[in-house]
Amino acid sequence: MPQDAISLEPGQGGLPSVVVRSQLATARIYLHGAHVAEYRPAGQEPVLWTSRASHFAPGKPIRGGVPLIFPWFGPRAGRPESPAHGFARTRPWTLESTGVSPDGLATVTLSLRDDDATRALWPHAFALRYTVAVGPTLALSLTTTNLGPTPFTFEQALHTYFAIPSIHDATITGLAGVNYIDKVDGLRRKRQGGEPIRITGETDRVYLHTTDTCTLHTPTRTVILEKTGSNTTVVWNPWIAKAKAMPDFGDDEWPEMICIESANAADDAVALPPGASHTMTVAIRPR
Ligand code: TA6
Repeated sequence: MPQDAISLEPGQGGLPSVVVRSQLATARIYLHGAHVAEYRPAGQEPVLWTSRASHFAPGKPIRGGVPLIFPWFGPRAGRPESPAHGFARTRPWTLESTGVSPDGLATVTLSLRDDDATRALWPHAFALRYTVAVGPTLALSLTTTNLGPTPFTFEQALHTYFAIPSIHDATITGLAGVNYIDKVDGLRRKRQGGEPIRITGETDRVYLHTTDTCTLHTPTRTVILEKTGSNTTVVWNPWIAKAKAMPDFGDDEWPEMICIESANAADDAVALPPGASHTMTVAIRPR
């Protein structure tokens, strides 16, 4: 595949983006938040969902694709003024490199370092390095390094929004028997039964201590999520009322998406000693 299969192009809102167009797949990654917004394997429908109402502007998260969550998940405990899901998804990332392997796999590597703005929110020196490999599988790898003199604890997620024909005939397997925090039932801790997960209302579950591979089943496609370095999986659909309450989410869009997020959150937050690194990966394999 020629190198020009990877190009820098303005995307929505004029935001700079890296576009991959190969015989294997197409993808678009915004430097804003290192946000993978589009991924479509050759001959298939788009794998990722993005809201038609999404912002594409500095300082605002993109609604859909794969938001990169760091260094806290959800609202920040005790700090309601802090941005939900941390600051990494709204910072401008640096494009480190792009490359194409002989078998046509395109890779894009981006990085983020602490600066005055991040340290004002979270007083730690860190480096994030994020590699996106685009082919028949979308392979994401996020490495966090503690550059400071003291340990820090962080949460993270690759908060993936999947495009589906309908929430009413989608199921998720791979989480049977796993304990979860139910965020739509007073944060009660529950245990997932053995049957495939069906979404029949607002669903917001943080599955803990699970390294398992998950599979999204729809009538038109199966998507396998195989992860490493991640002990949490989050499943989310806003349903009707929550969709209406989000200005960057169309009122009628909730049936066409489901989030299955590879993460380290809540009890699974990661403690990182000075100088140490931690890597989380997820391979998203549509079949
Ligand atoms: O991962 C699920 C969740 O934590 C939900 O609680 C919901 O808030 C969702 O993330 C989206 O969060 P955002 O800040 O992107 O609107």
